[in-house]
Amino acid sequence: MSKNKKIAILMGSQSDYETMKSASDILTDFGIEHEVKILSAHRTPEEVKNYVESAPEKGICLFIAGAGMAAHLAGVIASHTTLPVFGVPMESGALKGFDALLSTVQMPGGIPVGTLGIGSAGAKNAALLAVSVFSIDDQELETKLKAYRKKQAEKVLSQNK
Ligand code: RP5
Repeated sequence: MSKNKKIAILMGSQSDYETMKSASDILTDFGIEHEVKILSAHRTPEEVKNYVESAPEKGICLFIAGAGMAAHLAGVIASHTTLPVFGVPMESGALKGFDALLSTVQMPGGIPVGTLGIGSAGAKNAALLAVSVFSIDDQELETKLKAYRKKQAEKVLSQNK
């Protein structure tokens, strides 16, 4: 079922790319089609709106947004769509992501953003959560996700040898 479903990964700046690549790598591993875009809530507000509004035509049905500092990208995306939005606070700026975490997580009631952890663990988990959502009606994907968890557990256990 997820075969026709796509995900959009957006980030506020080129400087977020290395971190957000973790999300893209996970989606690639699970065979989920996705687009990666650099667009900023503050520097390119019109383009964010246009991109989000036209995304469903391309089969996009979930957004992952990474931004640092004031980090309004995920919230702005959520204001233009009813599709699910996962926000990843970037570990950038003087406050190293604590600012972005608060900005991303503190949405006013009515416009939800599912907020993940700061930095690459958050980016990775945003993608894994998206895989989990898509696996609700995709057994093949669910099997892959279970295999991923099993491999992960085996890796931890092997460290005891
Ligand atoms: C945010 O400000 C971006 O998401 C980035 O994390 C941070 C710094 O951006 P640059 O000044 O590196 O472009 O908008």
